Amino acid sequence: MSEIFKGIDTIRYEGPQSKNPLAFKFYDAEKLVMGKPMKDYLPFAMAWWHNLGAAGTDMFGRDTADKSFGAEKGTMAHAKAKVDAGFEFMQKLGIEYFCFHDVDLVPEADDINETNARLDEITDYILEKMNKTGIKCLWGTANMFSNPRFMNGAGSTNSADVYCFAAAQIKKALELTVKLGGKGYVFWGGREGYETLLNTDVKFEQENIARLMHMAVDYGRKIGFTGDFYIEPKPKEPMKHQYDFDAATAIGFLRQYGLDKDFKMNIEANHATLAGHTFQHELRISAINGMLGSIDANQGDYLLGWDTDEFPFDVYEATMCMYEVLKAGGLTGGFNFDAKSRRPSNTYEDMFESYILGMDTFALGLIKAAEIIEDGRIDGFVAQKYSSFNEGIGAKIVAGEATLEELADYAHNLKNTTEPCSGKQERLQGVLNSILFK
Ligand code: XLS
Ligand code: CA
Ligand code: CA
Repeated sequence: MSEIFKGIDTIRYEGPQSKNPLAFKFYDAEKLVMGKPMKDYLPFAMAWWHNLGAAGTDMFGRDTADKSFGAEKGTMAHAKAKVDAGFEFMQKLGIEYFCFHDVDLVPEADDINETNARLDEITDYILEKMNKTGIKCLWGTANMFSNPRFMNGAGSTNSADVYCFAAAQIKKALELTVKLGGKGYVFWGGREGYETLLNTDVKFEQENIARLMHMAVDYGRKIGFTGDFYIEPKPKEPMKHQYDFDAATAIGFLRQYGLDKDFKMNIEANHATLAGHTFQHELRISAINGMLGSIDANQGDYLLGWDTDEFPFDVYEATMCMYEVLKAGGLTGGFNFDAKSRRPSNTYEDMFESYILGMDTFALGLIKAAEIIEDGRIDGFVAQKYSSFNEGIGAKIVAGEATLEELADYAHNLKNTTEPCSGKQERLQGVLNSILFK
């Protein structure tokens, strides 16, 4: 196997002063942050579909990048060339994980049995590479949104036959995830939603999705999958209404159908903002419910209403993300760059520079989040803000020992209302800036 990314060496840390575009400025894998090497906080993953598949085609134009990697597209030779390219790429960047959909790995055949045979062959090859390099699988998933048969949904389809196709794909993708030692298995419900209630039975569709997820959990556990199942919330696109709108909705769904012990959230930054939330909000809601599992690290464009899957470079967002992750005690999953270089960034060099940007952004976020925690002013303010619940009547309320009558009596004895406590938002924003830009 010959080198694919010729002229691009292993990417090294050179520090913030470096002008070398092919070097890390902030990601220094072994550098200690709060007592642990950076790479332990940041299990980065390569998204097979974007990095090795997406070549720039959009609604108005065809590919701008060459992702043939020297083989004819649509062949098994090309599937193998993608494996070679992917492993060389991850090794050169020091990325330890990858994520995949079934159909990212091989060209889908007309017959599902043939597709599965191809998947067996390619995963044997991937496994060889994993053993040689130590690179691991973060999560796997089944693409149940591209094939036309899923136009009315997969778990939410009206057709029992299509539902069985979805089951067959999940079964195979779970087997592959177990074969590759994946830590997680993702459900992203791209077609699980609707355009109009004129033709949709929402209750039935949601119940059927839950049934499929239960079957997946049962089968996964039976074949030795010990990792987490994830729901990846997204409010819209491709559907107008998607059932996994945001973390709160998905968590409610999981609890309603008794799936909450086996599932966590895979939070994607771009999906959070499409739902009208911040990335940090989605992480916090997941974390306080014990369901922060993994992250799809990308960013959207606030001026556009769709899923642009850009490489993250917003340091504020990355900092607040890492603040949530540190406060939650880390992730059981990792940081999957579900991101693509912009269409005019069409060279091999751009593929590397995109990942360098993403990894550096999160490294900087980690460094700054640790500084916020060590600084203590923000956490200290929040603790102080609620301190009236630490003693007296407040402590009684928190302990669940108060009655409504008792609280009313207490209020009647107060001479006047107490002074409202300032939220100090601007002060805290200033603190954040002073830490970010010191
Ligand atoms: C699409 C999603 C998808 C999931 C995996 O918007 O981000 O790529 O991550 O199916
Ligand atoms: Ca995603
Ligand atoms: Ca996305």
